[in-house]
Amino acid sequence: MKTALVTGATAGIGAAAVRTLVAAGWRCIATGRRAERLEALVAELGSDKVHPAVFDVRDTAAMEAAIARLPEDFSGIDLLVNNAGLAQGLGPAQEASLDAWRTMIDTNVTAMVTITRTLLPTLVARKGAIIAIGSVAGSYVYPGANVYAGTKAFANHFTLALRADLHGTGVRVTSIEPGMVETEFTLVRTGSQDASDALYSGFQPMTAEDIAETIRWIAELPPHLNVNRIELMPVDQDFAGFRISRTS
Ligand code: NDP
Ligand code: 8X3
Repeated sequence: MKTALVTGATAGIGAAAVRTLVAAGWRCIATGRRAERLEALVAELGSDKVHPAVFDVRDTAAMEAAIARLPEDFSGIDLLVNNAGLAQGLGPAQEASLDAWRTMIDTNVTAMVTITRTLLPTLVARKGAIIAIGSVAGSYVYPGANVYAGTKAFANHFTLALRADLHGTGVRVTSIEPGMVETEFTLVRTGSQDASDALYSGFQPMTAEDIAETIRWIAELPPHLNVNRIELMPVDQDFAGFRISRTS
């Protein structure tokens, strides 16, 4: 039985990834700050299948301690799913909160590279895999995406760079770059359930399960096959267009 560590498993894509991987026969280490949600996953899926690891990904010491005290059955990690992340705010850069910018960089960039570096020796030893959740926002910017888009461009590119460095190790590396997925993402970004409901209404956004199934599919490909990057969108989402201002 293979073991995955999924960051950000208390909600959205990460929680769906744990459910999908466990249904496919994996063990999962489910991480996040909200302990009660991780305990609910354990109750739902079984303590032999899910190990809860409660920590803030930005807290390196807490992350390292959680990994150091993994039960033996969960200690051989074959797959790292770099998923934990967030956006904060949708306003223009000139009005944005510097604290929000730093939170996004600390979470989506610094924490992601830190846990990756921590787990690389294990992943190399086990010829494992890394799947990172980047975003279309890292390739196509839109107004208000500013630092979020920057962090996701980093995620997309760092993941491809890992693939280059891991050449010859047998470790597989994939950047999954989704467009709109209905999760708690917009609630976290805006602080408003109404804003979240409005954004996802009137069309069919992707679901967390759509992305989880993509993660499972990639993770279970034969060992000689690597999906480098994959971009997914709802049919009704499109690339940002160029704009002309006639007021400046
Ligand atoms: P959710 O808000 O539903 O889930 C985010 C997860 O990240 C939660 O489990 C949360 O756990 C975890 N997380 C956030 N900050 C921290 C932290 N400091 N420490 C530990 N865990 C943290 O959003 P999604 O499922 O949509 O987002 C998952 C990933 O997918 C993100 O990286 C996001 O950028 C990316 N993405 C999302 C898209 C979308 O449209 N939804 C599209 C493209 C990419 P907790 O709060 O309990 O700590
Ligand atoms: C979030 C995807 O399309 O909402 O990463 O910017 S989108």
